[in-house]
Amino acid sequence: MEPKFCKLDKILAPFDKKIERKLKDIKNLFMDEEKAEELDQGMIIYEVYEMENFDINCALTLLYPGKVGKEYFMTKGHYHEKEEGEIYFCLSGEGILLMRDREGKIKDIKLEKGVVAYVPPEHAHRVVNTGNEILSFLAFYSRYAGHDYKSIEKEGFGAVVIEEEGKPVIKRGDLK
Ligand code: S6P
Ligand code: ZN
Repeated sequence: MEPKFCKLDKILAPFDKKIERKLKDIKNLFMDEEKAEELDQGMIIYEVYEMENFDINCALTLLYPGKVGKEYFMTKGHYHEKEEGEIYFCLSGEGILLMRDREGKIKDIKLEKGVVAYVPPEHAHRVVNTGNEILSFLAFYSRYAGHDYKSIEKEGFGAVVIEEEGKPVIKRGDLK
C-alpha cells in the first residue's frame, strides 16, 4: 500500500475517476419535468472527481449554479449501502446539504466556505446549489460504503429547495 496524494486546484488531480452528470441524466429528479425538458439536455449540472484509496475515498464535487423553474440545481442524492457515515467539507459557494433518515425525516445544514458537515449512517444526502457560483465540496467516505441511488429515485427525497422572493426555501412533504 503506497501513500498517494491529490492536489486541489480547479479539480482534484490526479483523480482516479470522473463522473459528469448532465441534465438529461437527472431531469426526472426535478419537480417540473416539462421545464427540464425545455432546457439544454447536454448542460452539465455537476462533476465529481474521485480519488480512490485503500479504505477511505475522497471526492471533489463541482455543482453548477442554475435552476429548473424555481428549483435549484442539485445532486442526485443517495444512501450508502453499508451503515457508513461521511464527512463533507465545503470549499466555495453557497448551498444546502439535505439529509433524510429512513423514516423520511429531513435535516439540513447550510453550506458555505469552511463548513465541515457530518452525514450520519442511514441518511440519504443531496446537495443543492442556492448561490450564483459553483458550489464545491470535498467528501470523505468509506470505499466500501456503496451507493444506493434507487431508493431516492423510487421514493423521492421528501424535500425540495426552491427560490421564493429571491431566497432559497426548503419545502418539506411528499414532494419529489
Ligand atoms: C459520495 C459523496 C459525494 C457524491 C457527489 C455526487 O459518497 O456523497 O462525492 O457522490 O457529491 O452526488 P451523487 O448523489 O450524484 O453521488
Ligand atoms: Zn455519499
